[in-house]
Amino acid sequence: HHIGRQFWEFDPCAGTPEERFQIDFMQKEFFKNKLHVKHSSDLLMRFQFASENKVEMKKSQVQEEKNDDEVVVKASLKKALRFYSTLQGEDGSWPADYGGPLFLLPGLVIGLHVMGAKDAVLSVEHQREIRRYLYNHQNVDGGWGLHIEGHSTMFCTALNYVALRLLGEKMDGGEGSMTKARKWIIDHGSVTHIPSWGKLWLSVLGVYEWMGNNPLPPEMWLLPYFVPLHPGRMWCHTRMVYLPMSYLYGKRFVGPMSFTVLSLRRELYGSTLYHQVNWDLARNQCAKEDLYYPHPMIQDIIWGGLHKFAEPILMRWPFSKLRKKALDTVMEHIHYEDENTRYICIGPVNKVLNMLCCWIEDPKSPVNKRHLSRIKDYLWIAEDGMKMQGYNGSQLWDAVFAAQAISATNLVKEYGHMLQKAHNFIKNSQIRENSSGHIKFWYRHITRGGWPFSTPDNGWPVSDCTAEALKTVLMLSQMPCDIVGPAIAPERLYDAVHLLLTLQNENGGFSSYEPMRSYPWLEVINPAETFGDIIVDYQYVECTSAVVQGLTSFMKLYPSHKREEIQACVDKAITFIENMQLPDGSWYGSWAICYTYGTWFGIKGLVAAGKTYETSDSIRKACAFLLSKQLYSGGWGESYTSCMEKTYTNIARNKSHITNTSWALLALIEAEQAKIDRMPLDRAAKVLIDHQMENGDFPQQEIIGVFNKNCMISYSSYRNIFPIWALGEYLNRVIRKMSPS
Ligand code: LAN
Repeated sequence: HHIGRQFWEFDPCAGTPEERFQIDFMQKEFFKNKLHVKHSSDLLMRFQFASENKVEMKKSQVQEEKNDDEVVVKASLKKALRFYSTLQGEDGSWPADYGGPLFLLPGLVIGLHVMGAKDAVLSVEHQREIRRYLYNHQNVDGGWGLHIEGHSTMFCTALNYVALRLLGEKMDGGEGSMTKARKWIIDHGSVTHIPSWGKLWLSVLGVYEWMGNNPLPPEMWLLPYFVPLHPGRMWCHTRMVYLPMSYLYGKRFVGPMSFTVLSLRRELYGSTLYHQVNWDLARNQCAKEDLYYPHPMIQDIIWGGLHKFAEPILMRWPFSKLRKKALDTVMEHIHYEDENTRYICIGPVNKVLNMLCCWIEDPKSPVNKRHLSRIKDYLWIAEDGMKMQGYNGSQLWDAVFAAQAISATNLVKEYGHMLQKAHNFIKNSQIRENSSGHIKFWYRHITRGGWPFSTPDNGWPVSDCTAEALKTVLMLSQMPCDIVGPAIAPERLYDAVHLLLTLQNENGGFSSYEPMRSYPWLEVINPAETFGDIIVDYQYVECTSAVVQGLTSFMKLYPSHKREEIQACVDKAITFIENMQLPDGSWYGSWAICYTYGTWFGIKGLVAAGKTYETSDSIRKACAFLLSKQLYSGGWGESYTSCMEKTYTNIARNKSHITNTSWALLALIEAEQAKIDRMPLDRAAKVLIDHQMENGDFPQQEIIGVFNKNCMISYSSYRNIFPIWALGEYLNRVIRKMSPS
């Protein structure tokens, strides 16, 4: 049984005619508004779940008996919890849309096309929904952004155009959309200007020459580990993506020729003929729209040298023997990753690449079936169509935040069943064993005791997921067992604590999955023009703060277990957090937008370690920062451009975003800002309540997650979790505590 697994299958008879009509209507509405509404709000799933669970808001719950703060907030919370409970799945997780990036579907479509498995894996309905999604997210200028809210890029325009063609769209299909897309590509320098990841996919398909790629020699994997650029020392995501990429490159693999492929060779290069393209020049070309991290000169020199001198030698006897050995090694690592993630893989990019490599190695292998069967874990349908998600979901992460949010309302008695289910899910999601074999050989850190971001099948523990889960199960262990279910066994907590302690870096900070294994200066060899900070696993305020919170909660309940070690770890981590604070009092957030998110974590970490508004200059400065960004309307609304440009920017002059507003409110409550001045908190809470919808849900606003500085990603449950959490704390820590009773 696959805990937390979420996938879609088409059932033509599902629902009543009225419900089908309703869904049709939502889809049409989305299409009509597509130029204005860039985000999908997951209405489809929400509608289906809510109607299956038959929520009927009782009149009395909505009625405001007295116009008194406490009553208003309580009524809003009850409605919010009631609605959110209808979205909870059987296993205790809350299935949700984790889409946003627009470079993922094309990889899948190209991979399946090459393998000849497209129609076997994607039903007619899947393919129709994918096309609908792609058209829905095409920008007015004909191109596609790196993510649903982004400006058009060559990377996503060319790849999505190709994907649509492979899905059967004609050159002039989509009522002119395809022609417009092609025009965008040609006007911006043609696909010779696609970033390196795009070049790789196009080469695999056979519409771009391998000669026009910079080298990705698989021999890198044969280097001794002490070499700083050994792939085993890189950030696990980068390592896992470049692993299969180096296999495809090392083999110069090209898929079968077909009429569409030959036609694409003509469509993608404007007036230049395919055999006339200057491939050597193309190696380093990149459209300015895509260029977030331009190659430093040293990179061009390295790639140039490898391309001109090393590659021709490595491809020829006797060095071809070395290449073969390198390819075999790479393949072993691919199989290891597949087996240890039940063929889900660490992310959407290496999932498809690994699948393709396995098929190339042996098209008859039983492994192929296992891979194909786990594609659907990545696909999600919403009113904007079917998308490929950035992970196989955000199940564990959402569940631990949701549990903390729900219990913060202190309405646990009423909503205990939700907590009990979530508790079960969290307990069932812990990774119980290390991955197989001699883990060092496979460059894996220990996993036992950790929690993943999504599901235990994925099996890669993350520092902050482990810490937040630890904190949550500790919290639940203090609640009555008949309400939230039995507490987790202490041995399992010890495992989690042990894992966390092994994850700390020299200078106190925590990275995402593994301690940093190499040096930040290696970023100069980051070849992915569209992503920043990918080479090593940097240290993050979010991860560090979460670990501090997890460990300090643990220490309170288990004061004698590894006390000194934990205390030393926390002290070092706090120093790191203080050092990371920026002069204006904020912290840069790397995994959601942006300074509001980072500052929430900064404050939470410091407070968990015992600092207060009175004793900590850091906390006072952080509060002042947040207050300085409060909008006239009372909320906060940070734009995704903050992440890319590294300066705080608002979405619009006075537009609140409920998730940003919730983080700021939570941070200020945590810092006990209310003791100084309650007014900003009251105004923020009012913004949240005013945004709530009739049925208790909150509106989906601008995209709120991010990775690698430049790509945004949706967290569709945040709009429920964080307003609930913030209003819950506001109710119990501001209104009830501060009002004269
Ligand atoms: C995620 C999702 C979760 C996220 C948090 C747990 C929120 C964070 O605190 C630590 C980092 C982590 C685990 C994270 C890292 C980068 C991921 C895996 C993603 C944003 C989801 C998708 C992204 C992945 C790298 C996408 C594939 C693209 C590449 C550039 C390889």
